[in-house]
Parts: sequence; structure tokens; C-alpha cells
Amino acid sequence: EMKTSLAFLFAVLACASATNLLRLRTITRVYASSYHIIKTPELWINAQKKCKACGGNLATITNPNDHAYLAAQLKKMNIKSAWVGLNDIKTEKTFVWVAGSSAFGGKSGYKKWCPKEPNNKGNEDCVELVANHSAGPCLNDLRCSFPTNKRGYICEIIASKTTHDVTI
Ligand SMILES: [Ca+2]
Ligand SMILES: [Ca+2]
Repeated sequence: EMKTSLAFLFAVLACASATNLLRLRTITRVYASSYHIIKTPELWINAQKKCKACGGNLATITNPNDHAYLAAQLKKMNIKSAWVGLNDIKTEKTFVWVAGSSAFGGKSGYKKWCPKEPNNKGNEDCVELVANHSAGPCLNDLRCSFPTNKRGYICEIIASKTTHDVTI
């Protein structure tokens, strides 16, 4: 049947063009990110939107050094606490970083909770880094969109660059 053979012809043509594979490339990329602290208080979701608009996400804390560094920066700026990317919006008690499981959004990350946190009091699904806690800098879950829960926030802007491009 005509219709069928035409479809077959197109399929063959598409395949033929795909055989114009002249080389393979191996690319190595290095990823880097920078933290940006924004003092203007926002609700968590709006803070995340603003980080997105800058090409990033609310920050992922990957290790104790990040944790201490960010807390120290907040203190310097006289910010008591600020939103980070950690949340359990999707599944209660399963805290994930909003950046996802990419290079900077390791699913586990580093989570140093404040004493007796996370307590989900009144359904708290978004996380702030408390810089001035008596127990030392730590994380607290907080209601994401409760009107008084506006906080400064930390964005993490991701940049990648190609360091190595080999043509075989
Ligand atoms: Ca929660
Ligand atoms: Ca809490």
C-alpha cells in the first residue's frame, strides 16, 4: 500500500541521515557554584523563584564547612536565619534539597538540625539555617508560607565549564 511504503521511505531517510556520524566527542565538565545571600525577607517559595530567576536554586548544604561558612556569613550580615533549599514538601519527613540530586543537590547533603528539630509543628515543610542558635548554627523546619515566616535566603548559582573536549 502506498501510504505504508511512503512511511517506510521516510524512516529509511531518517536513518540514513543518522549514519552521518563522523566523530565521537568526550567532554569533561567541571561544575562550580556560588552562594548568594539575599537579605530581603521572602516566603520560601518566592525565595526559590528568585533564585531560579538568577539561574540557581535555594542553597544546598553539602558538608560541615558549607554549613559553618554560610552561618558565619549570615551573622556578619546580621541575619538571624535564612531559607535554604531543604524541604519535605513532597513527602513528609523526607527532606530533600530543591536543587535535586544533581552535582549540587545531593539528596542527603549535610543536615545539622537544631535540638528537637525537625518537629513539623503546624506542618512545617521548609527549612531555615539558624545562624544565632544557642546550640550553634543549625537547621529548623518552618511553615513555608505562613505570612510572618518571611526570611532572607541563600541562593546557589550553578555554572559549568568544559575543560576537556577530545575528538576521536
Ligand atoms: Ca514537614
Ligand atoms: Ca520546626
